[in-house]
Amino acid sequence: MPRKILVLNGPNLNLLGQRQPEVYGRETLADVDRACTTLAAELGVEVDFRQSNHEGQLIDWIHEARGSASGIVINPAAYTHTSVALLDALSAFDGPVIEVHISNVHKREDFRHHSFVSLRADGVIAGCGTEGYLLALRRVASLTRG
Ligand code: DHK
Repeated sequence: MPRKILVLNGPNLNLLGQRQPEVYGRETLADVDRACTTLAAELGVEVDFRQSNHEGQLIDWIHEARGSASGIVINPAAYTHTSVALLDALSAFDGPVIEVHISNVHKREDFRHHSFVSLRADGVIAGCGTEGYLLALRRVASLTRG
């Protein structure tokens, strides 16, 4: 069975392609899901791609990933900057975690410069657009290669 990588997306990313395209681009989340699924086939892994606007839902999915996923790619969106709960949930997960931001958060407002999730993440990709998801997927796949 191919190893499973959970790709999690936080609040407002369901509007990707429509909201602030000058910041986040014109691709939709469905486009990103398709690109991840195509790359996953090449890498011999399975991708489980999800989005929620609710912190508790994201936390429940991270808990479920314990024992069912080999690694996590996460764009926590605004929860990056606010959520100790998401940090704690990720800290209870044993596999590699790569944090992704579509925009370069360091070029933006000061409040986006701090990430709670980075205290747990094994790697962080920011400012590479939606291609960041593919870079993150490659990294998790290589870290989990047996
Ligand atoms: C997405 C968001 O929704 C913001 O709240 C983050 C992140 C940045 C991104 O670049 O993907 O600050």
